[in-house]
Amino acid sequence: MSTAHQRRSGPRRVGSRIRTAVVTAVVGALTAGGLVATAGTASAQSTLADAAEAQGRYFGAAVAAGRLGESDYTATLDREFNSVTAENSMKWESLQPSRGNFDFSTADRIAEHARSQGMDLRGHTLVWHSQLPGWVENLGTNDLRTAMNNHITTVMEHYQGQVGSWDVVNEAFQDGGSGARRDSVFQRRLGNSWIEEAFRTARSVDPNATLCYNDYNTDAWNSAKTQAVYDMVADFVSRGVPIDCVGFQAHFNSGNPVPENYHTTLQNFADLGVEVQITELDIAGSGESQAQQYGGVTQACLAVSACSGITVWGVTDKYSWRSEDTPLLFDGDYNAKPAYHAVLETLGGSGGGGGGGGDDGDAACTVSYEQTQRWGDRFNGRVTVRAGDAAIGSWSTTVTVHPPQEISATWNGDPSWDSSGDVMTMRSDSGGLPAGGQTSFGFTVMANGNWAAPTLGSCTAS
Ligand code: G2I
Repeated sequence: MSTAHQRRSGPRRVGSRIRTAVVTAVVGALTAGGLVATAGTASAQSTLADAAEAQGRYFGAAVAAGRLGESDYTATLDREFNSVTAENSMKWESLQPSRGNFDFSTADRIAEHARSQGMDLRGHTLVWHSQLPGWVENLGTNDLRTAMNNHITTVMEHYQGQVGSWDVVNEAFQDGGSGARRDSVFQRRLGNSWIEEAFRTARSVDPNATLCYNDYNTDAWNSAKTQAVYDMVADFVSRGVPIDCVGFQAHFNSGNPVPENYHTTLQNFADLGVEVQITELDIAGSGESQAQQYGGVTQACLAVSACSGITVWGVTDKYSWRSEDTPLLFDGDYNAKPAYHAVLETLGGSGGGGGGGGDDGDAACTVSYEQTQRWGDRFNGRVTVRAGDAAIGSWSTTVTVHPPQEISATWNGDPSWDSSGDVMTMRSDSGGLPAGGQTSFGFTVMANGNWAAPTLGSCTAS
């Protein structure tokens, strides 16, 4: 582990365990197509937070203060995550909308929620060209320098002892092949030295905070932007500019998929002696392909000892900044998606997903899978559905097969398929179950050469 990494001694609940993290070999044994659901294993962790913590990592979510009053939102957040980032409320325009007038009220609601739940708090973000109030754009050089340092100082002092990691500077490099600095008001007025000045100020205010540079499209090792950020961090480290961490936003979609060499990128930065964090993860898509990419990102973090944790950029698809891409781990009804299970299982957990949202009250059920028969070209699977301590009126769960597998027959349930054809949702076709009762449904999978067991979603009861 790096020198910088060991030197940090912040107050973080999870962070203190990161430094003794041991990456278990079992992670390397998981192949993208071979994630197997083993619901209800007694010893495994069944939430993202617990499973990540067992790996010496945190697992966080971006949070919008306005959603904290929604019970399903808060229940999912509190159950699954042990770190919180304010999605918008700690940005400059929110905290200092006019010069010298700080308003911490909204951000404090998020901080207070995190504190009440014993969660880490990530600070996002001190200096960024976007969501910057208009008054900053109009300042001259000296005034801007004073305003930047004053903003960093006032905000960090306010959250001293609460925020473990700060995104001190966000998105200071251009997109595309130039590798140049972004043309921001900070760059124009203060020149190249503004980034290191921000870090030096931050260190002087809170010597215990982990100070991060945070950016997007820095995932592929060979891209010009990745190289430019790497060169800056290498330069900072060699000159003793106080930087502790690099944040990889990790916003992925079909045009910007998880690169093959993602792990190499994280490792190369870690080798500079900084912590790496995946700070804003979301991946457009659905079903098995989204799940595989989420599993791959999780695996990459686990394979790099200085990768201290992962934050997903929201709790539920319905409130994502790009909800049409359904990029998160929970759908709009707070049901755990295949991507959730891929992350949980890659972290060494199983089961999980809670009981879904909606008006389920105490209704709950669990599912487990077994293969019952196998032939030269196909196998039969059986899923057993069990009710919890209360009777349930109906149940549903998902079965995700791994391409080129195909489900050719089903029995004892009411199936429907997603557009990819890989995710089958099976619903009860003959009513519910008494408390503690069980039933099962079955299906035939044409293997087409792939004998991996299907991945089970969580069981939803009503
Ligand atoms: O764009 C995605 C993220 C890229 N990295 C930095 C992050 O800070 C950024 O987050 C997004 C938020 O998720 C959005 O919620 O930043 C956007 C602004 O650049 C946020 O969008 C803003 C809308 O633009 C505003 O109109 C809206 O009032 O969200 C505000 C609050 O809902």
